[in-house]
Amino acid sequence: MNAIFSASLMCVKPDHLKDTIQELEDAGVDRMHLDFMDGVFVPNYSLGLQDVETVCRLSSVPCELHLMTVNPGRYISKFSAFGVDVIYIHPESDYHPSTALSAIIASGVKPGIVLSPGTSVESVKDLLRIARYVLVMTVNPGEAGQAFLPFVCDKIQQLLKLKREYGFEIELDGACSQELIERYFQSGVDGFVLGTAALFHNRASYADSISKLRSITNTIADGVSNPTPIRVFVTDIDGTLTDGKIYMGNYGEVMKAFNIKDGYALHELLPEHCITPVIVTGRTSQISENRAAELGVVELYQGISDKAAMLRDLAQKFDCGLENIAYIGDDDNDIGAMKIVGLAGCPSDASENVKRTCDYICSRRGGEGAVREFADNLINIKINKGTQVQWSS
Ligand code: S6P
Ligand code: MG
Repeated sequence: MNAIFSASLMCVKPDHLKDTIQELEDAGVDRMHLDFMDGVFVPNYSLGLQDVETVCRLSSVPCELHLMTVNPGRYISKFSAFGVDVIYIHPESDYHPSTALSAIIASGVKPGIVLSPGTSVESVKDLLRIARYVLVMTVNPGEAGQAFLPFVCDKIQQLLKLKREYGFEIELDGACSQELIERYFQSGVDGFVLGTAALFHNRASYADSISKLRSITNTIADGVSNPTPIRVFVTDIDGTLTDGKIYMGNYGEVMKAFNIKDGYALHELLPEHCITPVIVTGRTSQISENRAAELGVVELYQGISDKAAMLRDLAQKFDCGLENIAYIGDDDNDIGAMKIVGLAGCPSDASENVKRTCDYICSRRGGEGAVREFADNLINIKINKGTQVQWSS
């Protein structure tokens, strides 16, 4: 299955619309994505009725219309007459979304629903039976050029589980960068709206941008590079997030040092890439609780002697396979866990047994950025099960 790339015409300057449409088609886009706003449902305007008509007339690839208006049902006869191929509505924008979808179907157009970041899968579940396409907004509707909202990741996962049973296709809209496309095409998302993040950024021609994306997604489709997606990232604390030293004062005061760069991985990078950070440690201390709270890591498990058993529980909790879990640890009590996960890493000063077991040996020591290095390389899909490399930075 090839990825579907839709060019967001909201990001195009109207000056040379005809030439731009031709250029986008020559570059190999599959569809034109047309955003229509009424200034009420979202506080913005984009393409007008006549623009939509013009694009439909000029374009030889299918046109999908994303209606961001109140009561979208009243526009359907107009737009279907222009020849749009797909009409997406936001279910919450119409009193009777199923009537609007039925009208779309009756007019010979394919029906789609849009889930804004704040719209849950449960609230539209019955509509999934009649929608051919589900557009998941990874930014709030109304503007191009916004940042990806990591909390929509859960919703994408929920929809991926339902898509075969219900028979819809999933398209992502908003902040679809090359990296996001790679990750989500691999997970089973069908299409992507290309806006400023992947196409209209002026760094490369349309042809070069599309051909790069095409080669990435074709490689994934051919199964040439298809590493199992990691969904949960588990790290040990002592010797991994720290250098392993425990400073003890005369009056029972205990101190440990953490690395800001590791913290950034747990707090920002992993959640941004829809990977849940988890801390599992054999010891128990208030320090660990404080550090986890500071980083917003809610999954903290202390006093765990059997880490492999803990990982099995986590796989159940997150409804994923052990192959979807990455683990980083430094000592022999981590080996059981390392052996069963999809990807295991260790700091450069880990025990020799650990180094022999894991897939990836960091160039950095525990407490000196090893966790960040493992997360960075995992996110950029530079390491895989069995890579057995030491990354040279
Ligand atoms: C936004 C609209 C989108 C944008 C597109 C922009 O409400 O629905 O289709 O045009 O997502 O993409 P980017 O890459 O600038 O976020
Ligand atoms: Mg859109």
